[in-house]
Amino acid sequence: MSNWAIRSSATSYWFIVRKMTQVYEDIILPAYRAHKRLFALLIDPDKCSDERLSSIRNAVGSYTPDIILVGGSLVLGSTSNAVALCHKFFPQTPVILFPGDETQLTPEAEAVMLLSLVSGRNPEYLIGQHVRASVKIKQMNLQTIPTGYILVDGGNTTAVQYISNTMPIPSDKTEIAVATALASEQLGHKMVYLEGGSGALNHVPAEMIRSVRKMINIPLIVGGGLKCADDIREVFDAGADIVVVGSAIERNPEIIRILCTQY
Ligand code: 1GP
Repeated sequence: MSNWAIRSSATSYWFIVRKMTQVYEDIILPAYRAHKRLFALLIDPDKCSDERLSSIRNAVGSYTPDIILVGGSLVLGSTSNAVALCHKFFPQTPVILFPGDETQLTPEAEAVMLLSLVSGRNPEYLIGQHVRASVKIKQMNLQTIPTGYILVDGGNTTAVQYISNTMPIPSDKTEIAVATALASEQLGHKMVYLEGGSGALNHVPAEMIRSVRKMINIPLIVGGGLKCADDIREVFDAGADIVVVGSAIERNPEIIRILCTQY
């Protein structure tokens, strides 16, 4: 068989495996139940190129992120191209859309994190976008993972805060975060995401993560402002099940191997 034929049959094989995988039921939930930590790489479609993904692929060596998230608060370019590049360089890794709005939906991804911005009081991000997206999601045959999205003040104004026009929960108001996360679980969300915002000065405090973890019985994601292996270890030790890193890897792709292997 030629090299091309080997490559294309491997690509088709992983395409079928990805399409048959129920990302929440087959990957996230079993890991949560087994207390296995998952690392998620966040890709901003507007900063995604063949060169960038290739440098991340080279930096990561034999390691593969457990999940790739694709999306952002404001995306001007093509989410579809970004997902295709993620599949090209990380064929075994499921891609979950992490959309700031319904224009970022694309059928090439394996699933979509259906975010409800429960820390805010903007109906657009509690139900408006969801109504606009629902038929599209069904037509695209995308798996949905309903997720309670909780924005926590990270010490600076982040894109998600500005674009969503919502106020984050103050970082010292742990009890508000806990009650919000619990409400989210009671509403039927399958995961809770504690978000400091991309490029946050400070990540979500360990104390808040610990308290939320104790209160809910669904997977807990933490992201925003995680800059080094110590940050990642701290949030995992506090109870995060999935940790998301974007900016630190955008700044320095070489850091991904340390981030991925040192927790
Ligand atoms: C943002 O939580 C993610 O939605 C990742 O944030 O870019 O700061 O890693 P960073």
